[in-house]
Amino acid sequence: MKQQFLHQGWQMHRLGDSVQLPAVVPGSVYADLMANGKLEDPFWRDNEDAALALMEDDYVYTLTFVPDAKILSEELVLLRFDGLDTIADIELNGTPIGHTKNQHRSYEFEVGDLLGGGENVLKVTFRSPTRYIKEMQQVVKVGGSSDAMDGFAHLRKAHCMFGWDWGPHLPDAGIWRPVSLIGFHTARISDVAIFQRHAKDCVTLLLDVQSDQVHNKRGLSYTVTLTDPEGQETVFSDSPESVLVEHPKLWWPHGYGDQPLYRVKVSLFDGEELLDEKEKRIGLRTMTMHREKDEYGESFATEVNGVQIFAMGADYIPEDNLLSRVNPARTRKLLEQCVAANFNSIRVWGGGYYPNDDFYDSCDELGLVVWQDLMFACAVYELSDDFEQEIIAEVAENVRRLAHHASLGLICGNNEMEMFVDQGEWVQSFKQKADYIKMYEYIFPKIMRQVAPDVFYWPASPSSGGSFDAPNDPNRGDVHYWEVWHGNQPFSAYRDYYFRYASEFGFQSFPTLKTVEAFTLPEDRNVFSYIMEKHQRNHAANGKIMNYLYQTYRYPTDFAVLLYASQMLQATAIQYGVEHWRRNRGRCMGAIYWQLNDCWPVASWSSIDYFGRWKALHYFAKRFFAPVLLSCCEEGTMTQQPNVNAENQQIETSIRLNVSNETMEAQDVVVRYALCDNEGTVLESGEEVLCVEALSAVWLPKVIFSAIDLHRVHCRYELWQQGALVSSHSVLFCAPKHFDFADPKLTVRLEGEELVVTAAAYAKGVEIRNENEDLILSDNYFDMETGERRVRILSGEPKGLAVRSVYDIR
Ligand code: BMA
Repeated sequence: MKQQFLHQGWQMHRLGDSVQLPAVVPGSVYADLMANGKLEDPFWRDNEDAALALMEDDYVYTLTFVPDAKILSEELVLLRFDGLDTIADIELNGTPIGHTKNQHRSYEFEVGDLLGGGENVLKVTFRSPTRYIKEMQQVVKVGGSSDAMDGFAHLRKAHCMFGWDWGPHLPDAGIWRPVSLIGFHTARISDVAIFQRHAKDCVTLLLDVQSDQVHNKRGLSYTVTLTDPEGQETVFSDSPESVLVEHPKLWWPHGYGDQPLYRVKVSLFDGEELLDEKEKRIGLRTMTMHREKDEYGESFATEVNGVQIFAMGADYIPEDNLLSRVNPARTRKLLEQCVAANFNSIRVWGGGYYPNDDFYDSCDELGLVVWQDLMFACAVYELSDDFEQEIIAEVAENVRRLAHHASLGLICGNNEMEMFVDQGEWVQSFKQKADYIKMYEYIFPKIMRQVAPDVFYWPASPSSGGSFDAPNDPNRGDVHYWEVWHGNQPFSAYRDYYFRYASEFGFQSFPTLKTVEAFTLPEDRNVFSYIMEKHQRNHAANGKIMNYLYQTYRYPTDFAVLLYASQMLQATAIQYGVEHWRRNRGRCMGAIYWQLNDCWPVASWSSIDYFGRWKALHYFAKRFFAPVLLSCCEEGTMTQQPNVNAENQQIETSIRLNVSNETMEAQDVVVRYALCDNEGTVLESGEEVLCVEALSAVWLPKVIFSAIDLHRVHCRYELWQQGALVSSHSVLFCAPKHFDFADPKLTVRLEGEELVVTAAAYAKGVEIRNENEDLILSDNYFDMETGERRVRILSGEPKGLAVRSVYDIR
C-alpha cells in the first residue's frame, strides 16, 4: 500500500471572496484567518464574538497537486480524509465526490477514474456549522445544555466548540486531520483486532486480520511479528489465528507495576510479495469493572489483572478550542503532569472529540487507565435513519481504533444523559426518550460486542447500569456529585457520601494573574468586569466563588490575592472529597475530579490552566493522590457550626487520622501529630507506629482536643517512613478567616536547584511564584511551621520570586 500526504500548497478563501489565502493543512479556518491577519486572537478579551460571526459563512479549501506516479499506477486509488470538521462538500477536478457531516469519522473516496497524471484540483467547501444547526432546529427541535448554542446536538461535531460552561462559542471548521492519497493493488489490511486470553504464565493472542480486497483472490497470507518489551522479535508464519506469549510481562496502571508494551505486526503477502503491514502496540493485562452486590449496594471498581484499584484522576476536555494547536508534545506534557500528580486514571469526557492515537499511546506508556466516553454529552438526540447510520459508523470506527490500547479501561455511552433524560430534562417527545435507550443500550452495546467484546461497556456517566434505574445512585455505579459547588453545599458535605466511584465532582477557581493578563487589559482586571465575565462561562459561578470565599477566608482587597484565594478554596474543597473517599477505600473505589485542563484562558474547574500553569489544586492532587496518604478527618466550626452567633455552641475539636495505602506492598509507617499554637509551640502530641496492608486504608483512634482556643491552635500531622518525613499537612478547627494567624514574614531564596522558604510563624497555603508564574515545583501551596522548607524546581525560571500564604488574604 502506498500513501501520499496532500499537505503542501493549500489555499483557502471565504465563499464569495476573490482573494485566496495560503492555508495550513491539517489545520482550521480560524488558524488560517489568524495567520493571514484576517482574525485577531479569538481568546483576547471579547474577540470571540467577531470570530463566531465568521462562522456564518462558508469556506473553501483548494489544492492543486500532482499525484505520485506510483500511486496512480495502482489498481485502486483512494482519497482519504482522516478528519473533516464538519459539513464538507468535496470535489475533485470539478466532480463532486462526497458530502460529509461528521467530524468524528474518517472518509475514503475512490478517485482512480478522476485523477490525471498532471495537475489535479481538490476542493473542499465547509458549510457554516452555525447556520446548519439553526436550520435543523427548525425541522426537529433537539435540546441540550444552554451553555452551548441552541441545536448543537444536530451536528456530529465536538459539542463544546459551540460553547460550554467553561468554553467559548468558537465552532471552528477545516481539514483538521491528515489528508492523503492511498494506492494499492490486490489487497490491504483494513484492521487487526487482537483479543487476549490469560492463563497461568501465558497469554494467547487471538488475531482477527481483516483485509480489503480489490477482487477476491485466493492465496493471500500473513505473518505476525511479535516484539516483546525488550525488543526481542518472534515471527509467526502461515497466517496464524493465535499467538502464544509465554512468561508474559503484565501491564499495570501507574503505581501498581510497570507498563511493558508488546508490538504485534501483521504483514500481508500475495505469494512472496509484501502487500501491506499494520502494527499495533498492546499491553498484556485483563481489565474490567468489578461489579458485585454488597452490603451497600453494588461495587464499581477498575480491576486490572484481578486487582481492584482505587481510580485517581481527573476529567479531560479538549486541550484547545482551536484544535489545530493540539499536538503530540503538548498532549504528552499534560499527561506527564497527570502522572506527576499521582494519577492512575483519566476520563475523556464526552463533549469533545475522540483524541488522536498519540493520546492513548502516552496513556499506555504512562499507565493512565482511560475512561472513554463516546462523544455524546448533555444533549438529547433524535434518531433518524441518517443519524443512526452516522453514529454507528462513528462509534464502530473509533472503538476499533482504540480497543487494543493497554490503557483503555472502559467505553461509556455518554455524559449525563441517562440522568437528564430520566429527569425529563431537554426531552421534547416520547420518541426522544425511547431513542435514548436505543442508542446507548441497544445500538452501541451491539457494536461493542462485534468490535470490542472484551472491553467493558457502561451506558452512561453517571449510571447504575442502565434502564433509567437510579442513574446517580450513590450506592451503585459511578456518580456525578455537584451538591458542593452547583448546590452551594459546604465542603464538608462530601463527607456525607460514600460513592462507589465518583467520576465527576468539582469546584471552580480563577486562573493566576499571568494567565488573566493574557486576555485582559489592566482596566478589565476585576472579576466582575465584562471581559472577565466573558471568560467565566458558568453564569452563577462568580457568585458561588464569593459565597464559598465568605465562608472561608477574609475579604481579599487585591485582585491577584482574590485569584489566589479562589485557587485555595478549590484545592481545599476537592481535598475534602478525595481524602474522605480514599479513607473509605473498598466502599469507594474512584475519585475523578472535574476537570483537568482548559481549552482557552478562563475561570473554570481545571487544575492546570490553558497555558499549562498549575493551579493550587494540581499540587493538592499530587498530595491527596499520593500512593501512601496520611489524611485527617477533623471536626471544628467548619464542619459543625459556622455561624459565630449561634447560641450554645458546643464545638467538638478533634482529629481522626487515616493512612490509605494504594500500593501493592504493605507499608510500615510512623504517624505523628502535634497540636500547636499559632507561633508553633507544641501543646500536645502523639505518635503511632503501624503497618498498613497493601491496598487498604486504616483509621487511627480519634483524638479529642478539649478546652482549646480554636482560633489560635492548629494540628500538624506527619507521615514518616524509614526515618524520613514523607509528608506533612495541618488542619484548623475554625474557618481560616477567623484564625489568628501571626505574620509568618515569609521569605524565599534560591539555593542551587532548590528554593528555600522561611517562615517566622505557622503559615497555611504557602505559594511560591516567579515573575512568569510558570514554576513547577516538587511542592507548593503547602502548610509550614516556623522554620525552613525546601522544594525542588522541576521547571521554570526562578526569576522574580515571591511568596504568600493565607495570611495575605486580607
Ligand atoms: C459536568 C460536566 C460538564 C460541565 C461540568 C461543570 O457535569 O459533564 O458538562 O462542564 O459538569 O458544570
